[in-house]
Amino acid sequence: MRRSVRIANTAVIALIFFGGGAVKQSSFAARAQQKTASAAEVKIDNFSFGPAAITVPVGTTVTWTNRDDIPHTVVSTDKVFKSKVLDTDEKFSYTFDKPGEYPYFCSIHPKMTGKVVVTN
Ligand SMILES: [Cu+2]
Repeated sequence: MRRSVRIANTAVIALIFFGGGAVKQSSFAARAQQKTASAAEVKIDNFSFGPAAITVPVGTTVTWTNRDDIPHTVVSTDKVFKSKVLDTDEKFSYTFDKPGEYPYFCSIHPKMTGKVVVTN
């Protein structure tokens, strides 16, 4: 009686262990996939873009988030992309499909500038 209970417990423990392993493996695969279609974040706060310059591989989606309590925009100097006016906590995303340098600024506060460098 006692022995069969112990065997059952072992089976349950093994099930949890292997089950957990499978979950871990699938979330690893998801993470690897995210790396292929990569993403980068720029925060807007205190009248500045942070980081002001980022370098990302082609295909990266950059998301700007306005963490300031003042509206800002994200406008490409070369008219490649342009956000609407972003209120606090609003986001703007753009996917960079071509290598190059993409300077940008805030059209409300033109002294706010940043740059995305996209590499092959
Ligand atoms: Cu601004």
